[in-house]
Amino acid sequence: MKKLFAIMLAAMLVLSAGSAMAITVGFTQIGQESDWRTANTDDMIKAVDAEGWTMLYDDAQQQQAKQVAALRSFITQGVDYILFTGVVATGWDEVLKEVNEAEIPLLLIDRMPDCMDAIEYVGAFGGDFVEEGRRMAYWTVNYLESIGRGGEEVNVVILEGTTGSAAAEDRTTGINEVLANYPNLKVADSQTGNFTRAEGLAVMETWLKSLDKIDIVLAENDDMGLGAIDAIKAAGKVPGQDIIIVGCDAVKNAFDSIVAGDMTATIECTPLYSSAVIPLIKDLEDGKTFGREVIHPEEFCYDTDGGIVYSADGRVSEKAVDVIDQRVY
Ligand code: GYE
Repeated sequence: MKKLFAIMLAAMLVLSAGSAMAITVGFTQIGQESDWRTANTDDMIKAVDAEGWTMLYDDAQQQQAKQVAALRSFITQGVDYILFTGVVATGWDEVLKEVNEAEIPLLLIDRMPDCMDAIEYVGAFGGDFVEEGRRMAYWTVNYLESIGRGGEEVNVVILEGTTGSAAAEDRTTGINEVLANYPNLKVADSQTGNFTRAEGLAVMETWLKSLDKIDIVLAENDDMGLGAIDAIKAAGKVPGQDIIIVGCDAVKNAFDSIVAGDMTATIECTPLYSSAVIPLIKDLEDGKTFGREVIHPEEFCYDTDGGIVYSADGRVSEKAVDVIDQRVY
């Protein structure tokens, strides 16, 4: 009897381990445009792997059509969960309804689709991009004040992310919303650099030739800010002194640049969602259900000297050099 019980127990353990092993997650990723994106991909793949689950990963190379095809192939293959972030905000209604009809739990991360109120999903984790844009502008206004340039007429250029993406559109909205209250900060131009270092460099190069005066670059991600810094140096100007560069994401390369005195600040947007996604999948496996709110992680701002207020509710920046060693991506 004891032996039989032991055999049954062992069989149950194998079965339960077996069912955990059997989870397959389909992840349609946007591409590989930035350090943020690489960190986001690595984090998710490693975490799914660490659980012993299977990840079906698809890199859409910035093409919506590729993402749609990946989603349909996940449905055909009958994956257990789908992780979704959209390269652009619009045009997902049909395919995400197909996911719903196939009854595959949908987890939204990063860039939310504009049809999210009309579809079913089991969780949503992403940055508050409008607030990140506001913070870029608030930080800039308060930094200028701190260096005695508060009332000065300054020219700002905005390096926007991918046109039509939630991250770019919302950050631009946030930046402009705050700058509207400070007429001395004039937006001289606003162009897309598609979230890449190469395009950030190219756009900045053109501006340095075409605009008379540039005081501040607001780059909607760090990669474009770093590209702008390359262009500024190539033009014989000193980043951080002649031109202030504010990035967004807070990737390791931005910390290095701040510590080197090139970039002046970066507003954080975390790429690490696995610590929210994995427990959610486990809870769903245990039969729990979830609400529909978007969960925004807590995010900070890092700069040269710290002490600059970067939000309407009085949050204060930290010194990049103090935290650089903790940054893994
Ligand atoms: O800021 C940028 C990336 O969607 C939040 O996409 C993400 C953005 C991130 O390429 O670096």
